[in-house]
Formats: sequence, structure tokens, C-alpha cells
Amino acid sequence: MTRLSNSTLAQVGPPVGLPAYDRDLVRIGVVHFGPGAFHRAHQAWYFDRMLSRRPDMGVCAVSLRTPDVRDALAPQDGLYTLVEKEAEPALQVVGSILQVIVAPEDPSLVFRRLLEARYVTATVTEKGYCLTTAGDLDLDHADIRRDLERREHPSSLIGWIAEGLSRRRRHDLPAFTTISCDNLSDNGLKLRRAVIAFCEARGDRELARWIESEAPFPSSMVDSITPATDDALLQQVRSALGLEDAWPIQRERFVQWVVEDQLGADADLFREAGVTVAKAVAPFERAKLRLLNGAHSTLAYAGLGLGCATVFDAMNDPRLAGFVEAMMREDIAASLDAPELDVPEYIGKVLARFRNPAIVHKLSQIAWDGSQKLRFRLLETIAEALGAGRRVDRLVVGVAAWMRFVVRQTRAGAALTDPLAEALAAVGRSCDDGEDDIDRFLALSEVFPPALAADATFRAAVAQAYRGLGSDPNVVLAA
Ligand code: CS2
Repeated sequence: MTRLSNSTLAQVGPPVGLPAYDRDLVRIGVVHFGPGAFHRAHQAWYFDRMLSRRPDMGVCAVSLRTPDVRDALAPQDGLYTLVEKEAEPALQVVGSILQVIVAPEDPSLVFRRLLEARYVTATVTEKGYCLTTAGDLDLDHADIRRDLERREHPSSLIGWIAEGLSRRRRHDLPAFTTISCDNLSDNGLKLRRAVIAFCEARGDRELARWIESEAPFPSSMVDSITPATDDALLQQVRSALGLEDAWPIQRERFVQWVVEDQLGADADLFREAGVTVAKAVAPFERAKLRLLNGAHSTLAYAGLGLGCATVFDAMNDPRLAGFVEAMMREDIAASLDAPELDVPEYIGKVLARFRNPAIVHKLSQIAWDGSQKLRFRLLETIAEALGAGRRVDRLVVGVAAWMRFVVRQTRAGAALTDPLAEALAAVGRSCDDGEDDIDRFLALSEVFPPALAADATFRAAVAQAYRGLGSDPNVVLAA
């Protein structure tokens, strides 16, 4: 079958949507690190909308390691199909990605693009920020140590941004604006601090000061449920387009991007494309991370333990659905200070999105990288609840279910997708379902901040949930 590309695009017609601008006129204005499915479902779609108004928001996507996105998109001139999975699906060809570079293959080209771009965006997942549990740059991280030695060939997002900004300064160019689009609390602040700490660690004080005063790092909250591409999607796109698309993307129709107002004259451009430009992003970010992602991870680990495969399945199990709703409405809501948000209504909408029958969102996908996700999704909420003297018995269930998940996977000889996989497997192997299991997990300082790990109330609550999940999950979920 013929491949989707610039030269075959004219064969595609309604109901499939097409780029509403002349692609020949588009110029690169954005360098994006980490062009996984989420970027292509979310930011690339927003930039596509901006291109109808201004041709200088084209995207150069940089893959930090693997060539698979480049290999799929290069023969398609960067074009791909985005499918909104609803009762009435909508298909659209997105044209904002002009180029995909595999960074290790051509670092000098990445640096050239960083001199041209006004925006740098990133979806490198939680682990890509190389942070300690205190939220500071981990100077012992292997990638950071390597990048401090070799400026010309960075391997981490932090190394790329620091050296990219350094070159702009040397060329007398203004700093680019860097927007983190990952699910971390205060993502812009943390990224900015990490880049500055990196510059200081390599002895570049002046650059650090220049970044402090000149380089914007707005925080941002991103949201749209994006299940991995599957065969059903490939088929659906093939028959709708009459063309082969090697890597279409699917997501729900709901999509939200809240960016802190450090966009200067471009704020209106972002707004017109549907972005919420806000003075403070933290209230949106916390609500989303704690309610949606916290519930997701809880459903994933507890649901997999009960034999569910997808979020939809888990929401059809009244025990899980009831538990997660109570946790959101009673425990997580109490931790939010978001006067501009109608929290009960927001919770209702999130739960309705989880029940979308057109979305096949695998719990095993959400279960990836638990060691990195738990902190932002559950542990910060738990630490605050403990500080305020609120109950934590429901909030810890996702944490205990994660421990059970690690033990189960290890016993089954199944690989864990997690940057700490080796350490987790070692813990999993030494577990015997007794009390000591909890201490083995809590000793993982990359996961649990020391003060939380040492908190007796926390430990007792996790131990109780862990025991309960092993003996009678119904009792735990009825809490
Ligand atoms: C999910 C998120 O995979 C996961 O961990 O919780 O990807 C979630 O679907 C998005 O954050 C929704 O915006």
C-alpha cells in the first residue's frame, strides 16, 4: 500500500482532516525532546493549530536515543494520523513535525536547530529529569556525570538545554523558552533549577546567572489520555486514508495544556490554539497529577492484581471504581487548594473519561516506571495528609499495590519496565510476604523521601494495605 507523505496527501479527503496551511512555508520554531506518542497526540497537535495562524511554529523533534520515530516518520515527511477515540471518532493528519533527529547520530544538527528555535519543549518522562527525591539534580546520575564531561555530545535533556543555551549566549541570541510537558509537580521550576545546577557543576557560573535572569522556564500542565498504538488503530487508519501510516497515534478527544504566562507576545497565539495561559499553573497541575494520575496508578497496580487489563475494565469492577472515587473525592480533594477549579465537577469528568468505552488503555502501560511516578502522584499527597493529620489508609493502597505488583512480576520472571528495574527485582526476590517486605521497599531512597520512609504512621498504613491486598483485597477496597 502507498505510504502517507507530502506527495500522497492530496489523495486524502474528508472526513479525514488535513493540515490547514501550506507546509512548504512552515519554518522550525520549536525543538521538541522526546517525540513519543504523547507529544504527537498533544503539543504537536497544538503547534499544528498555531501553524494556521503563523508559519514559524514548525517542530524539529529530537529523539534522545532510539531511531524508531525517525524511521517511521521520515519516509512520511513527518506526517502522521491522529485519531480521536470516541463514539464518533475523528481522524486528522498532523503536519507540524518537519524533521526528526536522532540526537546521537547528529549532535551538531541538534545544536544548529537550538540556535534557530524560540521554544524548546520536552516529554522525556519523569526519569528524564535525573532528579533526587528532593527534586534537585542528581549529580551522581550516570547521564549527568557523562554530560558534565562531554559538552559536545549530551545524552540527557539537562545537558542539551544547558549547552544549547550556552551556545545561544555565545552567539548573542536571546534565550529560548523551555516548556516541560511532563507529569512532574512544578515541572518548569524543577527543570530550571536542574539546568542551573548543571551549569554550576561544570564551573560555568556566568552561564548559570545568565540563565537565571534571561531564560524562561514556564511550568505547564498537560492532559490527554493516549493509549499506545495497536493493530486496531493501524487498520482503522489504513482503511480511512487508503494509505499506509507506519505510526498513527490515538487519544481521547479531551485535551488540555495549561502554560504559565511567560510567553510574552506569543500568549495570544497559544490561547487561540486552545492553550490555557495562566498566572499560576500549580493548582491545575496538582489537581491533575493527584486526581487523574494518582487514580490511574492506583487503578493500574490494584487492577492488575485483580486480573483487570484496562482502565475501562477496572472501572467496571465496582470495588475498584468505588474505591478510587472515594479516594479522589475525600482524600485527594482535601489536599488541593484550587479556588478556580470546581474540584467535584473535575473529578466527575475524570471518572467519565476513565469510562470511555472507545479507549483501550492498558493498565500495564500505566504501570511502567512506578519508581518515578509514585512521588508526584501519591507520595506528595500522602506526605501532606500526614502533616495535616488526615487519614492516609486509602492513599497508601496504590503504593502497597505497587509493591505487590513488583513482587508478583519478579516471581513470575517478568521484566519490569522501570529505570530501577534491577534494584526492584532484587527487592522483589527477597520478599516473603512478611512485614519486612515493607522495610525493603521503603529503603529505596530513589523512590521514598527519607522523612516519609521514616514516618511510623505511613509505614503502618502501607503494611496494613500490603497485608490486606495479599489476604483479602475486598476489605482493603471497602475502606
Ligand atoms: C498515565 C498518563 O501512563 C500513565 O502513567 O497516567 O499517561 C495519563 O494517561 C496522562 O497523564 C493523561 O494526561
